[in-house]
Amino acid sequence: MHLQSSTLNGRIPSRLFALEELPMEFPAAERLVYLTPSVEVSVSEEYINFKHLRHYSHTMTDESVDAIRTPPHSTGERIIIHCDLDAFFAAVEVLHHDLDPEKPLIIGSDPQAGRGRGIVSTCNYAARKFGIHSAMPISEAWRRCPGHPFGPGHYIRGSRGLYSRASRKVMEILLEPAEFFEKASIDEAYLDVTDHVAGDWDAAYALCRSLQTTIEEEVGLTASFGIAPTRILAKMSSEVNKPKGIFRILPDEIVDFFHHRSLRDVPGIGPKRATQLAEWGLTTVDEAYELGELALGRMAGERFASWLIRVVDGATSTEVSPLRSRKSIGKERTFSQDQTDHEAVLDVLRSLTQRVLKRSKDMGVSGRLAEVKIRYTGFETHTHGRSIPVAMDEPDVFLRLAEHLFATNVQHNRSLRLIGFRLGQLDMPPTRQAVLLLEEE
Ligand code: DCP
Ligand code: MG
Repeated sequence: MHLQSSTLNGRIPSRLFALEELPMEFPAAERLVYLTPSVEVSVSEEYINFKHLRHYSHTMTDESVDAIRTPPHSTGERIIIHCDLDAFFAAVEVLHHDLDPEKPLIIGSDPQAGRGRGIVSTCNYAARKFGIHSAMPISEAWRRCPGHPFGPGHYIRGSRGLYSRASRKVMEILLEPAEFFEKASIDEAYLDVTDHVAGDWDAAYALCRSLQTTIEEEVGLTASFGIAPTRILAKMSSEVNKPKGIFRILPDEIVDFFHHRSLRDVPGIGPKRATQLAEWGLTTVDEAYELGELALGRMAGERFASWLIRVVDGATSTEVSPLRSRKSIGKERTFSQDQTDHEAVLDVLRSLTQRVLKRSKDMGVSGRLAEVKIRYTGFETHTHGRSIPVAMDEPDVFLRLAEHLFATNVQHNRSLRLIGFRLGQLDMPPTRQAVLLLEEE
């Protein structure tokens, strides 16, 4: 193992470890620097402080340290864009099978002529006119709009591969102007474009128009955009003029935006909470806001009150980072027959761990938490985890952790149904965020 102290930037570690001698447990206050040819990670009080800012650089050059010292989101107003594709799965199917977009199309499980037990994934806007929506029982959708030969409904089971490919094409277009980019689901993304448009809200609007056109021309799908000073406001905006809409909330328009707006429209307020609020006579956001934090808190709880007030004040998160949407990378295997040979299971665990670490390396992500999942015959499931003090992407480190976790926790004489490995507490340098895109669904 090649250790080089010239990369320490003047920080003198109290100990140096090579990979082979990396201890299982680190003393809490240990200062150390750990170097491999490809990864240089320094752990010091200073570094751990940086980590709390969720910024991290593989090579801590002076430049990157400076970048870390000035977190991009700490000062000034941001311009956040939320993009959400319209009737995504349905639109892809229309494109792929060259269907008539005016005919109702429902994507979901097999309706079995109304006897199917699954649910609707999504449907096109023609089908929405029948009152059909995502997550509705497929039997109910059939009742509202039966399929051939009983009615005009066209039912498709859907193919994930098709959606992933379309999604990737769209994300590549969206990524381009974003300083910070986050794919939030298969059909939505957040972009922080503040610097790209030099803080100009009109330029942000024009940018959305141009992205919308590019997506339509190059992929054949329509998208809706929201532009606002926070994530949640951007997400709400993208809903306003759907489909193929753009809506913008300027910082001084937030209060107006919430005037008469239903509490149910705020992401994070579910049907249960909304019903509860309605029982107190609160149906719109402005009604709740006007109560003030104290009075609202007495009714609905302090945490909720403080959050809702911050939403309207435009004081909630502006952070756009792929790590918000992806919390871990994991792989698991269910055995076709329950396994009694624990050595054989350990081999599978090693291979899963290696695949997870290869994946994390491809994505430019490192992790701090190793977790092994063990499911015994009969479905009893345990997860055993351990964190290391600094995010890494070294397979050897995690192989050792995985083996250790398995060996010390597996219950002997029991047969196993599933084994899995998960890399958690992910971290990545901001400059590598784009790489996440290349990762498939
Ligand atoms: N999806 C799903 N099951 C759900 C919700 C959604 O399988 N309960 C899938 C199908 C959708 C895709 O995710 O096409 C995106 O979800 P959206 O909520 O964005 O819904 P759509 O894109 O279909 O419609 P909209 O135009 O309202 O965004
Ligand atoms: Mg959508």
